[in-house]
Amino acid sequence: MYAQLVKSEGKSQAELTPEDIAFQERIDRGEKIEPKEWMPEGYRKTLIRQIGQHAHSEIVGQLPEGNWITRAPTLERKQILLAKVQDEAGHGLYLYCAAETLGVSRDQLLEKLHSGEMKYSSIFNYPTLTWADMGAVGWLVDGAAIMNQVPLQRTSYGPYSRAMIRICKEESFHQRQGYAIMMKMATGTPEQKRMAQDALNRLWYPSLMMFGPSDKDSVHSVQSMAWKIKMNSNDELRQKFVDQTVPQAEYLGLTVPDPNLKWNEEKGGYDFSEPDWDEFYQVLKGNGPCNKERLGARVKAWEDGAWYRDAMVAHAKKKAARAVAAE
Ligand code: FAQ
Repeated sequence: MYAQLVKSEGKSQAELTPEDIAFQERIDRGEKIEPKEWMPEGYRKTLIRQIGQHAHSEIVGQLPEGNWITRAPTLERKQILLAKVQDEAGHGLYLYCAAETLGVSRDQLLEKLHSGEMKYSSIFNYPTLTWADMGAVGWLVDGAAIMNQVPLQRTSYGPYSRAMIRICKEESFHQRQGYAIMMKMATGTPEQKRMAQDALNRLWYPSLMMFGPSDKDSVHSVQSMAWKIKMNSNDELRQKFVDQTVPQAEYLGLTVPDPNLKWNEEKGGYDFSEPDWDEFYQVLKGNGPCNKERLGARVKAWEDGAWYRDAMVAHAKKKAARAVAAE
């Protein structure tokens, strides 16, 4: 514990304050940390980075699916997809609110997203080419998101943990709606089954990348796990995701695009190929297939909404002035 505290706060062991030590003891006892309470600066910054990145992912994550709302094959599918995309907007808002309790405004976070200073999940830089991709996104992307987010319900920061409880309830519905689309496609015409397989082929490895780099290359995992900002390592969750998803693919009669996929009796899980990490880092650097398009769409939405934000501020000022005049 002390070694980790020394590293995170850039202090020698002798320099650790009683607050630093008492804080870590609270975390170790499983207590929740609440907004107004003392916290190390590194803890606050790590939370802002992770919650902010998570919020941005929910908002940017609307784009690949929003793209299909007008092209959904039936009215029922359109309603379901519309509701799902709206849910993602709500998740983004809960998370921006959680981040605001740490002393950063939503506008500041958005500015960092728009300037490229803050990241969002790599997965949303891949295109959604056919209707089957709506199935694969729900099944795989929301499936991976839940695998990561269910443990985060127990994260040490109160507002983040409470936001995750609400988000997870909705995400499990999202995963099921995606799987329902996959079932329809995989048991449909040969062309539909081919589309379902193609969606799995394209989205499998990008979904594995959602869990972050392998543990040996993860910069933040050790510290974040000591602070219970993260509950599991990237590789642990990736393994759980593969173990859960492979039988689901088999049930659909689809093939996971990995020739090395094999059940390993000894470890009680599948052996599988790592994603192409060079591709992952290229996507993080802004060179994925859709980075420019996604960020461009968000910046345009922000700029197009300026008149509305200005009008709301002008209206609030007028109302406040009227209230003062009436006193
Ligand atoms: N994409 O040291 P680590 C969703 C960065 S929600 C982009 O391992 P950490 C819902 C990382 O930031 C999906 N960047 O980092 C939905 C760091 O860079 P930095 C989002 C990534 O934070 C579904 C560097 O690499 N979920 O999908 C990625 O300990 C459908 C080193 O990595 C969350 O955000 C990546 N995949 O672990 C919406 C969950 N992976 O910041 C619409 C909360 C890593 O130093 C439709 N977040 N990086 O410049 C987490 O659990 C963690 O932040 C990880 C990364 C696990 C994502």
